[in-house]
Amino acid sequence: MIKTVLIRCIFFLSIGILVLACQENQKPRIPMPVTNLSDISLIPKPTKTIATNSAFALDQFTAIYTSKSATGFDKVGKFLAEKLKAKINLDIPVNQETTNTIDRVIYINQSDSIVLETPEAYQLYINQDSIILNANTAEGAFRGIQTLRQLVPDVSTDTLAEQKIWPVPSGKIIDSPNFGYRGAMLDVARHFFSVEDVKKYIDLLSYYKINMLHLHLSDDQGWRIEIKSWPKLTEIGGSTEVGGESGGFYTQEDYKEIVRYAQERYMTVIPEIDMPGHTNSASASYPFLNGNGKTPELYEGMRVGFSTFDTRKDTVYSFIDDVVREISEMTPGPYFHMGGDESHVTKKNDYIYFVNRVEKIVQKHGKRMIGWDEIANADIDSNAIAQWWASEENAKKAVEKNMKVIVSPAKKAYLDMQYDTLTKLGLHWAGYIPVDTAYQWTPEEYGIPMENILGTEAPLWSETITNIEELEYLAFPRVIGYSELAWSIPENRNWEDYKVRLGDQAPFLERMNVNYYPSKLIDWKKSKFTYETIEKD
Ligand code: TNX
Repeated sequence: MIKTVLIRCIFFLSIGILVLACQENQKPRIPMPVTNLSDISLIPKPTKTIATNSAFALDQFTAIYTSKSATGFDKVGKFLAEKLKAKINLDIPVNQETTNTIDRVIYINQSDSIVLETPEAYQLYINQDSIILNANTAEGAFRGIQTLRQLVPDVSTDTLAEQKIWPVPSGKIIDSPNFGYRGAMLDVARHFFSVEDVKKYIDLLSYYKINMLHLHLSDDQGWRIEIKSWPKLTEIGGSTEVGGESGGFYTQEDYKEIVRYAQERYMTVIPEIDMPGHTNSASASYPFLNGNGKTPELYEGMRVGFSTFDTRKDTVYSFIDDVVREISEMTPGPYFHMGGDESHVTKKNDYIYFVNRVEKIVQKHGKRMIGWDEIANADIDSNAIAQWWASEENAKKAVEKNMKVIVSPAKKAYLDMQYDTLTKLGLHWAGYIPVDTAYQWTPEEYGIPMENILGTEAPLWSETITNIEELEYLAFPRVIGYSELAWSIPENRNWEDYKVRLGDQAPFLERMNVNYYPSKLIDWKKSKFTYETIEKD
């Protein structure tokens, strides 16, 4: 048998000293069945994939190393090891210096290459003996390891070797996002979702490279975030939800934990306090806020547009200042969402005056304001961002003001729209959104000039969903398609190709115990579900 001499070099940059550890090894390469890298079902689809038709043999003799001086890279390496352990039950050492038993390396390398100019860009070079992941930032490395997680097969392959081997097809992937803002919104106000539920959603979203989590923290039916200077907001306003269930809220510690968990996954949390409408729960807690002299009842219905703050009272703005300050202090991300939608009982002039004043408060606390598309009617700064959900006229106004726009058209991007007439959960005021309709549109050509588009977002309103299984049923699989619309360039998006790749997500979704909607448009890979048991009444 011809023996190949393998020479492996691992570079460690440690305390400014370059240590070169080279290892000679007499072992033969293990012949392996080869899969073409381009045939692996990656979502979102990378910018460029070049297959070289061999494979990296991931096995117990593989180790992960990361650039030592680069901030956050070690953590990214450990995250990868943890996820591979969960997927294939293999213990892969990270940055361990004893290399005797190591035949192959995954090296997560900090690189200043100009092709990695955006912070989330990465390159993967997969060879027979090494996988090199190049990124300029830990954020880019984190996006890259999501791709690598998808490349590792679920089951090992039979080879001549004694140990189990998971072949990773060789080649090169060059990738960076189409939009820097790739969001999902969760309404925790109409129904409350626990910290654990939100963490699970974060985990699933980050696997598909979504990087913004917008939390809709207040509405007529509930106030969900502890504000220390106004404790009744959660004591009273947090006690209800749609349908009269018990409500709930995040303590400030809970919120910080969500933010920390998201940050570990390079995801930014965007808090929303919806105002001046959608404020019944706040006014039920502190009746001076509505200015009509009445204490409103707590509200458990679904109708919208009946509540408003008193926009001409200074004490209302002192209240808002406290709320924005306390939340901003706990929010490292640059954005604060002030809602601003469906204020049907606020006079137009009052609405404009209100949005202008709130914008100043948001800016004072160091954040950039986002609001639903109605805010484009106010005389706001071009630095404010409009989230386009319904009105083309408002979207146009935002563009005229040279504002950035988050593209979230309800007809295409609302996760709470029903799949079809048979879906029990969800609403259909903007139409039915089957899995193909959700994917087959082009945010870049939907009416907003490309230079004004900040990115896209898929909101999940929770009037009809009460628990994580129901949340998952509406979000999955559609949110996976939204991740591709946001990350991948238009040339790489194609329904026929996507639907095959989506079908291949079934083993992952099942392993993560996700109650996804088993759309008949998709040929789900080796699925164990039965159609009739999934949707709850
Ligand atoms: C409209 S979208 C709303 C929400 C509802 C949603 C239900 C938006 C800015 N406002 O208050 O929950 O429809 O689909």
